Amino acid sequence: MQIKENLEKRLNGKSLSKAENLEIYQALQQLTQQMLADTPRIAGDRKLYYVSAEFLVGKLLSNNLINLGIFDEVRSVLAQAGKDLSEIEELEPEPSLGNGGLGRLAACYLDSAATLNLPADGVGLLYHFGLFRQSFWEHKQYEKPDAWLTPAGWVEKTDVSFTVPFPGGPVKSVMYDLVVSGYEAGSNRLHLFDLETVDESLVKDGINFDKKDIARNLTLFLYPDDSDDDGRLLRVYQQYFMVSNAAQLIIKELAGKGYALRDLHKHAVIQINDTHPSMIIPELIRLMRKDGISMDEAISIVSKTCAYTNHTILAEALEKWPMHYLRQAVPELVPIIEELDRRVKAKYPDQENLAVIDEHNLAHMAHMDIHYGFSVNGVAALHTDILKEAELKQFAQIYPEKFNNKTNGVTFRRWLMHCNPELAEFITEKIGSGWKKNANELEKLLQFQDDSETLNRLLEIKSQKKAQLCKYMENRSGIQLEEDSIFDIQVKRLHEYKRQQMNALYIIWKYQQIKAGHKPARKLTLLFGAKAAPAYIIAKDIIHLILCLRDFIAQDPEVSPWLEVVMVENYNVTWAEALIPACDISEQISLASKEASGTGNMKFMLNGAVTLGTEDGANVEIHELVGDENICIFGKSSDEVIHLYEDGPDRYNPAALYPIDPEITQLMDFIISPEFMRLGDPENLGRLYKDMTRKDWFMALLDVKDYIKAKEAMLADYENRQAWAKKMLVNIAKAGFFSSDRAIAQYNEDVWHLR
Ligand code: 26V
Repeated sequence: MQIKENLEKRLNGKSLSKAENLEIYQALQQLTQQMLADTPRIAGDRKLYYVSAEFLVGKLLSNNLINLGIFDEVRSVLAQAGKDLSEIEELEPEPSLGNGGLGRLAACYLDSAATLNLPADGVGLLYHFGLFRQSFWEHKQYEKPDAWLTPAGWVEKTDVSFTVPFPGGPVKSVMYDLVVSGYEAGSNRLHLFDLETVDESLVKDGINFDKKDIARNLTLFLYPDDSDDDGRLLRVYQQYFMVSNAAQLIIKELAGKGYALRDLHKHAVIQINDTHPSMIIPELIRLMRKDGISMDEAISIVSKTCAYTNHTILAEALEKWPMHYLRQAVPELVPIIEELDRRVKAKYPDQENLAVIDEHNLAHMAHMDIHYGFSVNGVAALHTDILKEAELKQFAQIYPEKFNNKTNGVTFRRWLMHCNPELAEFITEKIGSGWKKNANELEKLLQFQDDSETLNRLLEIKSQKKAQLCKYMENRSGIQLEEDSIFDIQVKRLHEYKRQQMNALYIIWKYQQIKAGHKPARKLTLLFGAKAAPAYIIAKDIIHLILCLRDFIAQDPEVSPWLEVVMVENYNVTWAEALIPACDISEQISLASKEASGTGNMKFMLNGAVTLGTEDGANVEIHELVGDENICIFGKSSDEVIHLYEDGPDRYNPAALYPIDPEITQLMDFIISPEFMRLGDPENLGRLYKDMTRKDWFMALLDVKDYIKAKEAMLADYENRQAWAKKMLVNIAKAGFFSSDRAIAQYNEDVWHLR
């Protein structure tokens, strides 16, 4: 049946032109769900289970339409009936199953694995209220539950259920499935486990709930507040619930295929996405022991099944659980973890920093993964080098064969074809459609780098995407952006190491410049999007600073025609899809050595933004690919930064820059100036000022002057429109390496060996 007829049948005969957008959305969703159910399930004798606390999948309608190959047809059928697919899509709630890069990466990887027809399912949790919904009030962040789950959505209940043993009594799970379609390929599944006895009414007063009521709270939120013991214990319960379900599912599927448990490693591979799922190692051993397999053999099998990806080198994000938590939450795993630790200590009696359980009785999840997994990877070349040479050096020495790099990637279906169909069509017009299956073909664009017609079209498309963002922004937030201004965008989780505060210092500098009569050639619009973890005080202070700057500048008639600050509320995948294609300058300004990879940087480049960045994470590889001409690099190198963290006379001390350096003093003093404090909250601004001038742990003051210089140089470059367009073109042409199809092919070749 034709799509139009099929939809109208689902509308009970109502014509598309007469139907409401919501009715059309529902009909389209059902049609798509039906077609997904009909796509062949990717099968194989060796399957990947990607276990992750986060899957930031984004809205699913367009993505599925693209992957089913009917996106263009649906869009034109709707257009003929006077309906706009993007308006219809507005009605779809975005699943709130992730926080940032790690979760979005997991979603891109599922998309690519299915596209490459690899048998690979995701396993995670179904959080009813996700991370949280962010709003701003009086220049501050507030959090509310994000009730994204609707009864008729993409998530389908299955009849699979497991019992998870907890000390307070067993709880039961229910498995929900999301179909993961590949691009013109078969489909895999994302299995999301829920707690049968979950109780949404537990949530009161914002995002607060009884953290002790495990049997009712486990799947309410992603990353519930862990600033107290109960919160941290809850994290352990939650992680165990996830991995016990995952382990039981894997074993059930193995048995379903008729294989013995001792052959697990031949038919399954488990990718542990950061340390949140690490307890799957002792859990699998526990289940094997129950099945009569010896400890030696269980350890050996599990060690051949599990592989670990590290996504961060920040010490505070490397999970270490006090043994007394584990005794309380997962007592049955404790003797196994102790045995794993004993074996390490027996084998390496004289070596430091290898223990699973350290002298403070902390269990190091990453250490367990490295000893008892067969692969350890970082997520960009620099990151893997730092792991091998510094953070995890002691492990790289004893297990050199386990360490490998897998530079991150992003799916071009969502991050180009869906969010920027205008650019995707233009690329196809120039070089054919081969790039959709083989992203390296984007390099063919290089032949047009001096062709002014091509360059002008790129500029036109950028203007079109900026105009679309303006419209979207006005509809959603009532903010009117100036289309002809330069769009400089920093969107990512809020964290000191990502240095949104350094961008804020640039804004102060620019404000002061304009006040001093130095008017720029063109208006600059700085856009931010970021959620701060609810208990992360300095992160919230930085949001406060940005929101106060926004209003302070808007209220100044001398400055506001030249400078504008915008911070979008509740930044999420949907916002990213609107912002990224409209970006001119991509802010990737983390302190060198701290951003494991970044993936936003890749999405921006693919959409023709030019990166302003430090030599950090995947920026290093972007720099290598596009060359000095087509990126703007500034700041201290990772080697210099690592050196500055070492104890000794060279150790970084912000007080040596402030109050001595007059330029820095002028920026910092602005934050606590009476006129600015009148707008903001002295407590927040005072605390941030103190922190930045006394601690500045992520060295914003160290790089800020170089940053300002680099940004100013970029703004000047922007005025040569043809030269800028050439930079855009080279960035797009060189983005092929950052396709998640490439990343997944490498994982499969080096680590998974799926068949
Ligand atoms: C850590 C924590 C610590 C406490 C509160 C909540 C929370 C949530 C998540 C994490 C782990 C964050 C790990 C993460 O997202 N890493 C990012 O992974 C991306 C994909 O590899 C990478 O591009 C980013 O550079 C890296 O920061």
